[in-house]
Formats: sequence, structure tokens, C-alpha cells
Amino acid sequence: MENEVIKAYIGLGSNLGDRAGNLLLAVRGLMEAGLHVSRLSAIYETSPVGVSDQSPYLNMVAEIEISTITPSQILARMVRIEYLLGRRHKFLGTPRTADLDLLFYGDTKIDTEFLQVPHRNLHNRRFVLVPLCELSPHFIHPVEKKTVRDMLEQLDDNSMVERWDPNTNVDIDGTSDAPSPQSFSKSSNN
Ligand code: PH2
Ligand code: MG
Ligand code: MG
Repeated sequence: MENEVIKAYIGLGSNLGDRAGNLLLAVRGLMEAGLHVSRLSAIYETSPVGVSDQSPYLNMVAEIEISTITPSQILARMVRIEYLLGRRHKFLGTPRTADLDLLFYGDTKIDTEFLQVPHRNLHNRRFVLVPLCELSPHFIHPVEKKTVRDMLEQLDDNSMVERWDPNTNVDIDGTSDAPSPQSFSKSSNN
């Protein structure tokens, strides 16, 4: 079909620096790269999966409506955004300012050295499935042949995934990831 709109989903994660700020800059980067961001999930705080001794991530999912852009063009734009946000090397398991992963591109299946779509681990990861289910519980995984909601209900991963609220993330000393009203008033008194 011509002019068909394809829904793609991008998972975003950050566990280094101003985590929420990084996620929002990455979303802005997607929009500036000409991708039509149609919906965003909430931001979730999640315990790191598959890596040890790392601080918690913030994760979210963006829905993109695509008419002409190919998966490899999306990948190139995502890599550029990661780079602009300070990601310099892609060693597995290192903390990252921004990690963008193409989760789904409609019901397309791709398996090359550079790109696997659907993302090969998404059906095992609570930090992906929870925000994805918020956006599209009935979306069907083209390989697993299950809806996002079914995958979430059948999941083994019990790691922490909680809605992130900036106002409950202020540490005892008044600092948080994002500037809080307290920290603004504090610095203006200095
Ligand atoms: N990303 C990883 C490894 N582990 N854990 C959480 N909670 N969130 C992530 O985004 C994440 C992870 C590698 O990309
Ligand atoms: Mg990732
Ligand atoms: Mg990645």
C-alpha cells in the first residue's frame, strides 16, 4: 500500500548525568531529525538489567509515525543523537547518557549485523514492556506473535519499574537529577 503510515517504537534510556534531561533532549533530537513523534510514554525509574554495579535508569518509549523513512535511516539518526548527547563508545554494559533502541518498525522483521528489529531482548525486559504497554497494549510482536500486554503478563523479569516523579526524587541535600524549585531558590540566596 502506498502512503501507509507505519508505527515504529523507540526505547530511550539514561543512567548517567541529568537522566530526565537527557531523555527529553533525545526526544527533541528525534523531532529535529524529521521523525514524527506521535506519543510518549511516562518516564519510569528502573533497576539496571544485565549489568552489575550501575545506578538506576530512567526509561521511556516514543511512538513514531513513519511514511517514508527506512529502519536504517532511523538507526543513523538515533546514533547521531546518542553521539550529540555525549555517548562516545558503545561498549556493552557501560553507563550511558542516552541509549536509543529501535524496538518495532511496524511488523517488519530485520536481522542484520547492524540492526535487529524487533529488538532482540524487548520481550524479556520489563523496563521496555511497561512503557510500551502504556502506549500500545494490543501491538503484536511480529516474531513472538503475542501482544505487548500478553508478553508483559507472561514476563519472568521482576525488576523494579516505577513511574518516575521528579518531585519525589529530591535527595536529602536538596539535589535531584533535574533542577527543582528548591535548588533554584537555594542558589538565588547564595
Ligand atoms: N539498558 C541496557 C542494559 N540494562 N537496564 C535498564 N533498567 N534500562 C535500560 O535501558 C538498560 C538496562 C543496555 O542498553
Ligand atoms: Mg539498550
Ligand atoms: Mg542501544
